[in-house]
Amino acid sequence: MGGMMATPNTLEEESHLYDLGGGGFWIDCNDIQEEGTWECKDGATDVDFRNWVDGQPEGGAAWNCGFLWATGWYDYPCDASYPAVCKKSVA
Ligand SMILES: [Ca+2]
Repeated sequence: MGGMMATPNTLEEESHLYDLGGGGFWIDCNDIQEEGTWECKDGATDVDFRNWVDGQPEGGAAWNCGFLWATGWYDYPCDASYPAVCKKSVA
């Protein structure tokens, strides 16, 4: 079992994850360590892909977690209650 919280690496993967999620969900991105510097992980791997919606992220120091909704990413308060999508290797 197990699995890692997923962050899309491409628009195609993002679309696929969004379809699986059936609505908005957390991605493994945050700027908790340094406000404005977003670190995104896909499992243990750093993700350089970003797909912020125009005007996002907008929440400043209070909103530090990445959320995927429809066509892009938003920042939201990390203590908000939303699902996440996890993926695991089948190898
Ligand atoms: Ca922030």
